[in-house]
Amino acid sequence: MNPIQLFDPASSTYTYILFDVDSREALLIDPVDEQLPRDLQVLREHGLRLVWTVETHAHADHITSAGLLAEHTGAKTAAPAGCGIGGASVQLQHGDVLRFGDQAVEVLHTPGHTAGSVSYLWRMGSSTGSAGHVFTGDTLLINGCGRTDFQSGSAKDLYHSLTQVLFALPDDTTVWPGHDYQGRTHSRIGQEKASNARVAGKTEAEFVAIMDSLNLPRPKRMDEAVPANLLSGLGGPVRHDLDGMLEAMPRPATGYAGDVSPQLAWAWVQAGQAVLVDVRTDAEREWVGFVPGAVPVAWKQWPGMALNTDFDRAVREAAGGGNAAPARRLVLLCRSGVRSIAAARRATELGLEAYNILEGFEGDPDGQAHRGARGGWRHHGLPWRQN
Ligand SMILES: N[C@@H](CCC(=O)N[C@@H](CS)C(=O)NCC(=O)O)C(=O)O
Ligand SMILES: [Fe+2]
Repeated sequence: MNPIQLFDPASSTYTYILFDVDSREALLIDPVDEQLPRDLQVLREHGLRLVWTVETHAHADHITSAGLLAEHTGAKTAAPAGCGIGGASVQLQHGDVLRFGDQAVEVLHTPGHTAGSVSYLWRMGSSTGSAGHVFTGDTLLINGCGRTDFQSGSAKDLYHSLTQVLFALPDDTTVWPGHDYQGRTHSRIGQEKASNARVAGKTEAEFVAIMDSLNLPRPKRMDEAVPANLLSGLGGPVRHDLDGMLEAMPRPATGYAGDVSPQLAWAWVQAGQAVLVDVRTDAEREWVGFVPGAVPVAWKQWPGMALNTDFDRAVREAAGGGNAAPARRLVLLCRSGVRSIAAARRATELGLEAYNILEGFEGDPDGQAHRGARGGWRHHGLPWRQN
């Protein structure tokens, strides 16, 4: 039985959902704040009841959604005792076992990337013919390993964790890393033991020399991420606390149904609960990118301009309805999150249930539209294509 593997493109982080087929109880490893609506959706789609949300370490590159996920699902939070994550309700020690349904996951203390880092071992029964799965966080990455230059990292400790703890597992144990920056998904213990570029065939001194000479740039979000993660993502910088809530539910607005995060809009569209209407012009879409399945209805109405009956007709058609069928809810997307407000107001005047998607396709949270900005549909890793 494989875990469900989910990816956050902004931080290249893998989140895993492990579940027990019969009881539908689940355990989730390393949730990412921006992906809370996605994770809730996946749990719903699979009919799972989350009983644990756990961390492999206090992350430096993204903020966890563990606190919010626990609030939404009733799951318990657990974190490695050596990580200082005081917000977690259970502090894990080496050898502790977490249970969900008939399944069990064992905690392996694997320090080095951070002093408290752990890996989680999900053993399979011998009858399954699988040696099991190990979730290595940033201790062991595919053909690499976590850096050791901050957060009480230690190359010596990491060498020991890799060679004595993880490489002691059966060769056919599947390795599920905390990140991959090149699109690889999983590996095997035997493969990493034989060919991992940083550690295979290296002495401790050679490994330490490699780690000391990496000279990696600091993670961009480190200063906000670490303090927030020590509180399970709750009570960190206010913006993130609010964002987490905003992402999972609509925010009331004047003149239309509400503002929604790009993630929530996409979750609704996928669940068939809303139609996505793209109000950018054809030229803009061709220039910056299309959203698959979106209905194009350009908003070309500005103050002083005569009412645009094309928009009215097209948006009514997108919502459908009539002949006793109710019109469908609309989520409106533009480039930076400004025009979609005007369009949502007009759709509301037409009697439709219309929401504005915050930050647009490429706007940033401060409302500035420029290519490559943080924020927007693309930044959150939602689907789009160039043409
Ligand atoms: N560029 C990324 C940081 C990447 C990074 O430093 N990742 C850490 C894991 S939190 C690592 O150990 N990387 C190992 C490596 O790149 O070899 C960011 O700004 O967030
Ligand atoms: Fe990390």
